[in-house]
Amino acid sequence: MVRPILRLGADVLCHPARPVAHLGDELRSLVRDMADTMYASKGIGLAAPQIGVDARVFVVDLTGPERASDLHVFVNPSFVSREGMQLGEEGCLSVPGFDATVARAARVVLRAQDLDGGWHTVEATRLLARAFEHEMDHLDGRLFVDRLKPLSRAHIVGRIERLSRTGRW
Ligand code: QAP
Ligand code: CO
Repeated sequence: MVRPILRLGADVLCHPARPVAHLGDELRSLVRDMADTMYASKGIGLAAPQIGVDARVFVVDLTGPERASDLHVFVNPSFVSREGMQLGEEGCLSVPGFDATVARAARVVLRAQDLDGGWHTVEATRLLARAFEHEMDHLDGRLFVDRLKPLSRAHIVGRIERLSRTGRW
């Protein structure tokens, strides 16, 4: 089921999400909805708080909505290590229509559970490292605009405030 995506300004997007305690049918159904919602909105990553669910879960599929052939699910993730720095363009389904250059770690190692509760360690560079950092930020209550220089952030947030005053956000 495709669910509405919350946008910058929504409360759940700026609070750390809770660890998932029970891995069961409810979590499977949530993850299915997250994947449906991500593909329908033409995204490559989505975190549970973006659909209003307070849980430490995110999905990523770098093949995109057309192929939709490489879905990965991360439950209760944490970074084992982060190193180096890369600059790249970044957007977010919760900040649609805006993107900016964001500094991220060049290489990260992430540890997370799968839907069956098993633990996995994944190493990532380039776009996948960027996606992991972006989605982990969602679970910690941060958006990519919070990683920008204050003036760049203010520019984007100002335009969004203007849109929301006229009901276009
Ligand atoms: C996070 O972002 C990400 O502005 C996922 O109008 C970003 O899927 C991971 C999107 C960069 C790695 C690199 C954004 C769709 C999608 C928009 C997204 C828009 C339509 C963003
Ligand atoms: Co995002």
